[in-house]
Amino acid sequence: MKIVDVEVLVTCPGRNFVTLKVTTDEGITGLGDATLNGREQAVVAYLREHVVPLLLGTDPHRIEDTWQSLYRGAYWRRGPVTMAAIAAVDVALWDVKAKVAGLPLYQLLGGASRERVRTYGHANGRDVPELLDSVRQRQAEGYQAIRVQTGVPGLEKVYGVHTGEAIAHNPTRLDQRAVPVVEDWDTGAYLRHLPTVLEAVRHEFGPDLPLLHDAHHRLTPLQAARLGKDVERYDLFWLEDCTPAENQEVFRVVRQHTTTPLAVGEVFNTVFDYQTLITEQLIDYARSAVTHFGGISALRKLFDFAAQYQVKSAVHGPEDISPVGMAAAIHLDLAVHNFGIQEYSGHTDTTNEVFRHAYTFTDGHLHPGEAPGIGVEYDEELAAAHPYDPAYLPVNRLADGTVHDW
Ligand code: CS2
Ligand code: MG
Repeated sequence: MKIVDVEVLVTCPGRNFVTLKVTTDEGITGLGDATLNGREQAVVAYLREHVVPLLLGTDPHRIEDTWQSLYRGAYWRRGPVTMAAIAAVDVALWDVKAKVAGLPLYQLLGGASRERVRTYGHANGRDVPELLDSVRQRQAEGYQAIRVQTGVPGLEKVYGVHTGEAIAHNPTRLDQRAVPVVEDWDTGAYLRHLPTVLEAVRHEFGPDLPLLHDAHHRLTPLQAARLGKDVERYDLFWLEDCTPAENQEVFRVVRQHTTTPLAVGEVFNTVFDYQTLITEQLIDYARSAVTHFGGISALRKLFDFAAQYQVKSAVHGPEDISPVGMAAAIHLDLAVHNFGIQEYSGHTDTTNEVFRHAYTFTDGHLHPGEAPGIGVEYDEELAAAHPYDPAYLPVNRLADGTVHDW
């Protein structure tokens, strides 16, 4: 079997998605997600200019060899753009291989280790009453674990708090150029406010509902240690991205002070980003997505490594992971033993029309379905009706104007 065509498809059914489509000489196609939110065109160019020419004529069954060739052959290794491009190729080749076998992908990954995949959803509110209503909405939708994000008194625009607009990070326009929204931040106000919010949520919903919170890289290690300790009485399922983790050793400070479980890794793209965090058991959940981490082949290796240190999977699954990336994740979630939980924000109806998928969401759990491959079909005609719309992730600034982690 040979690859005879490779297309890089961009669509924006409410937010931008980049999809790789591989076609073989036997007419079998495979899809991969190459979406890097806010930097989509960088991956499009990497794929079109430096990957597609290398794939034509190769055997799609040689997934590991293709992965290693794209990783080692580039000479310049790692990084979000490179690993998103490799991820898209990897998933597309697994899609082809599973279709040829006539099996859903999870069957090629060792088969099911569970009946279905537990998820968590996002609840948010500008204030506590709005947040409590949002938690109720997620519960009504079936979620049995819920991430809670809240406004902070005195701050106008805060991460994770939507005021009802589309779930995509909508672009703002400055003389026809898309520019990032500027959000504002005050760590002290946040540290004082969050425990009161969790107190209210626990008071309303009781001690058993698994609650998660994303600090989104904004704290120093000591501030993260303090927050972890302050919220121990609320028994979080996890505190996510409590401090930037480029310097992995800083998590030793956090770990020394708190037993609040820690999750990190959605911005990581290779196992080396985790090495100290996992071998020293400084974290409890590894958050990378198939799309950002070099695909199924690389992520399953990460989770096998993590399993030796009792670290569980918790694949990143916001709306900017396309249904292709989500489908691939759910197949892996079903198969790995050290599964923790899957983030699932869902997508707009239009997105689900462009990406018709076999996976289902019921009672807060996902299942990949039994369709051969990853179980996603891409409607190219409908996709073309939603052209790329430049959009950036927000930028975060402190009161004095200093740029802060978003
Ligand atoms: C967040 C993401 O879901 C999460 O845990 O950190 O929504 C993140 O902000 C986006 O994926 C950025 O594109
Ligand atoms: Mg996050």
